[in-house]
Amino acid sequence: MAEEALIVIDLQNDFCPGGALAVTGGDEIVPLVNDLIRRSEHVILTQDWHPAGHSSFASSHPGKQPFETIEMPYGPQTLWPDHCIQGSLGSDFHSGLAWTKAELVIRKGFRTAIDSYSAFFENDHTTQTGLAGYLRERGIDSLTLVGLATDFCVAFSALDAVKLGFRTTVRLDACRGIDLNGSLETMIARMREAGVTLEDHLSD
Ligand code: VGL
Ligand code: ZN
Repeated sequence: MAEEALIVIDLQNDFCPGGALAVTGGDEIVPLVNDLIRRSEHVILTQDWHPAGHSSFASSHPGKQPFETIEMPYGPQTLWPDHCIQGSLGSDFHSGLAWTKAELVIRKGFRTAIDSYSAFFENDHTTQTGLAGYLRERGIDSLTLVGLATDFCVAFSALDAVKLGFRTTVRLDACRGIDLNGSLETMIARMREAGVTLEDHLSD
């Protein structure tokens, strides 16, 4: 029962140019992601899905600005502009994304008090999203991750995936990063050290 799945991370309007937390070139990956969706047997999408007033929003912390860091009960937390509010246009998938084939959409970040970068664990590294159990029940043991942002939700998902025993590949050419204080280089190194296979097919 060795099955493979493509996991498309947070390819939502708010992470694309014009969105509330735009990732440079975030929309450029859509054609390549659609190609990978077409060629994948199983497709799973994640959707960043915050209630208004979420604790990861700088606007929820008087005097704080986006991209500052605060201490939460579970550790340091970067503060973000309000983004991906449940049901908003910004929380929708990019309109060009060929999402209909997806077998599962996993939403994360819906608890006001905890952010969730990873598709597997929230930022307390304890609260599970249910994705690992779903994949195991379906006999899926190999994952390819693409989407936004390389250095946050893609990287934390990939690190958790290898820790949980999944064979994990990140297609860097189908990701774009935020790169906050060198986070892109840091997280790429962490993924490589953890045993994530990093592929870049740009030169193909
Ligand atoms: C993300 C910051 C806040 C991501 C989500 O999808 O990488 N980054 N929420
Ligand atoms: Zn978020």
